[in-house]
Amino acid sequence: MKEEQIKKAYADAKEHYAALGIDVDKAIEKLNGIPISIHCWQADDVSGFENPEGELTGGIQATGNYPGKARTIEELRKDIEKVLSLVPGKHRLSLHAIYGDFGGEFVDRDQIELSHFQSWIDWAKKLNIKLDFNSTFFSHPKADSGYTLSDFDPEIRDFWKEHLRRCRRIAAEIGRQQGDPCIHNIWIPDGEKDKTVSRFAHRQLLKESLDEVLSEKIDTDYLKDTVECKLFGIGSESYVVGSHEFYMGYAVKNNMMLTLDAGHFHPTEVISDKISSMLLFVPEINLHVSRPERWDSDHVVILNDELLALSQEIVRSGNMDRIHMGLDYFDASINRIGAYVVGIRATQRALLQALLEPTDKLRQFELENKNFQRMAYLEELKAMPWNAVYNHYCYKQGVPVGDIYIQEIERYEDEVTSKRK
Ligand code: RNT
Ligand code: ZN
Repeated sequence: MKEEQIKKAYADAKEHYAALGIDVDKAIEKLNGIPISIHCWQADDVSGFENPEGELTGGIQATGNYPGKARTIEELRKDIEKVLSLVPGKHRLSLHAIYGDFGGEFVDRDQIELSHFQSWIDWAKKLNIKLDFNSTFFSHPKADSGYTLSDFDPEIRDFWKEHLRRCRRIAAEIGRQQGDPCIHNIWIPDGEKDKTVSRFAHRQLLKESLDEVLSEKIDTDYLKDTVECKLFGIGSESYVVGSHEFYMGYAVKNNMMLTLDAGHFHPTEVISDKISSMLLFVPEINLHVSRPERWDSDHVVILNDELLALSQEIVRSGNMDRIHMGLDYFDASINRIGAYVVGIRATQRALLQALLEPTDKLRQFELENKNFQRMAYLEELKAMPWNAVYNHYCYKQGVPVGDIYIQEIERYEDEVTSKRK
């Protein structure tokens, strides 16, 4: 797009929105202040650097074998830097514990320490981005029974408790060094394929394990723990210990953050409608923005109805500072840099549409029982020139406007990722 075109479309859009009482510049300022926590694991199909050749277990799957995945920490960082150069805004990077800088040594989960993540902290500082963290309870022989923190075997539980303990301390130190709390996401794969009898017993063990490790109090200026629920996984179709009720109860009881992953509910159930409930009972919400296609398939996030509804609920809640946006998908069947950029841009474009909504006007219709007017305005808003505002934002931030990023990714593929054999 030509500079003149971008500016003209923007000026027109500005006028359109002003007629509705919306200040587009304010909306952009708000959008620019929303960091998206970019998941490190799309770059390499959730392989990590502990045992990159190992199998991905825990009931999640990255299907496809598109060439060019990141094989080393250097390649992964390079890919993330490329991604960051193609999207506007200041974002975060969400690391999994298996992405430590282990220098080619095998370091088991109950042995990881800060030193394995110091190079990430330094790298992030150079890029002026913040880090989030995830303990890794899958892709490990000690998770082969299907259980970790809720295993009947106390030795298995101890192993994973030690992992969790260390992850919390590492994340806290990341938070301290970056001067901003590190969000530490706790997701465990525990569950079973078939009709499980001892549901209560495993859940009781999970509660005990979490209680024990989380009883170590760490300053929330450094660390914010969050727990992620799930409905089922591959091989845990019948029973998942950390279900929605389990973690909703746990988070409410302990006044802590809850993670809602878009793919972790029944196929037609959506997380957008959970925001306004959970905000009343937990201090903060972490989102795993993902796209389920008939199951928790972790497809690349695109601009669809649910992403828009989610963004609207976030903005309308008036509590954006209590909601953290993280991405969680892993598609190994397409260009992985492209997967990142499409997902980040889609999330921002959904947020922008929500930020450009004349919400007060719509609420007024509700008060006056003018539901036709509400519906009609919501329809009209869909066709408003919000994308001209997004394009101008990209232009101002010096990142590719419109489809130009596609060529950039093709070039990076020619020059870099296609050479990874
Ligand atoms: C799994 C959860 C979890 C993982 C990542 C890799 O179903 O969504 O968040 O995707 O931790
Ligand atoms: Zn998730």
